[in-house]
This record gives sequence, structure tokens and C-alpha cells, in this order.
Amino acid sequence: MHTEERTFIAVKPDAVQRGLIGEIVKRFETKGYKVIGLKMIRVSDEQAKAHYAEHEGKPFYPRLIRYIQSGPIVAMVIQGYGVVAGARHMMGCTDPNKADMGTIRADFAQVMEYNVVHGSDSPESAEREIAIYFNENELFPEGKCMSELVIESLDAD
Ligand code: IDP
Ligand code: MG
Repeated sequence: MHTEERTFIAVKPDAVQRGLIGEIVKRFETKGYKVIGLKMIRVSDEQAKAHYAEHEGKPFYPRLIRYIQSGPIVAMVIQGYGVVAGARHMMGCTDPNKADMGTIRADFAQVMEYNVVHGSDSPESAEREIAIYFNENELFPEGKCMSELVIESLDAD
């Protein structure tokens, strides 16, 4: 049985300030992933610390916390077949100069410190991060989307 996943995506403050919200949301939508939650927020101290707990103590940590709070982010939950790995693939690797051409980070960013987008790195991280930013009643998973059609076709075999 093939099932859907969901993942947490953030359009980071640099991208919001540069007017790239639409460009970045559009990448995921045109891939066929379904946006089931979306809001512009200022990241609180608690959210920033919880989100990046795994990086506490690293040299770049203080800067990372400042960065994610340097302006509003657009927090999103997207849903689809294999969306956690799929979204990471679309984002490209952490350093935009090493990311494959055509990925979001390669196309829109120059340095790791301002790499325009966040995406959860595993299904477990996704659920943890979604809970930091969203209540379940802010998510709208109902309705057909392309990935459901994909799953239907896979399960028909
Ligand atoms: P990811 O965003 O690709 O999952 P992580 O290793 O989880 O990468 O790091 C979280 C964020 O911290 C990155 O997106 C980037 O903005 C920043 N970061 C990671 N490593 C470095 C570094 O070595 N120098 C500066 N910033 C970094
Ligand atoms: Mg990460």
C-alpha cells in the first residue's frame, strides 16, 4: 500500500524579503505536492530553538537562530507521495554553490547562511517540525491531488 507523507517547508526570511514567496511555493505546487497549511509568521525564540535544537553548540548556531528570526517566514506543510525526500531533492544541498543546477537553492541563493528554503530531513523530523509551527486544525489535507492519483495508479498494479 502506498501512502502519502507530509513535510514542513519554510520560505526563509531572505527569500520573503526578496519577493520569492511565490516562486518557491510554485515549485512545490507544480511538482504536484499539495499545500495543506500555509502562514506568514515571525519565528519566536522558542520555535527557533526547538526547530534547530540539533545544531545547538555548532559554530554557526547563533547566526542561524538570528537568521531565521531576521524577518517573517512563510511556514508551509505540503503533502504528497515521497514528499519528504522529494522536497529535499528539489531544494538542493545546503550549500547553494554545491546544489545541482535547477534546484531551488542553486537557482535562488549564493551562500549557506542565506539559502532561502528549509525542508524537513526525515518523516520523523517533519512531524516534529510541523508540531512546532502548526496546530492540526490549521492543516487541510482533504481533497484529491495529483499524488493521490499517483498512489491510486500504483496500487492498481
Ligand atoms: P539543511 O537546511 O540543508 O537541512 P542543516 O545542516 O540542517 O541543513 O543546517 C540548517 C541550516 O543552517 C542550513 O540550511 C543553513 O542555513 C545553516 N547552516 C548549516 N551549516 C552551516 C555552515 O556550515 N555555515 C553556515 N550556516 C550553516
Ligand atoms: Mg536540516
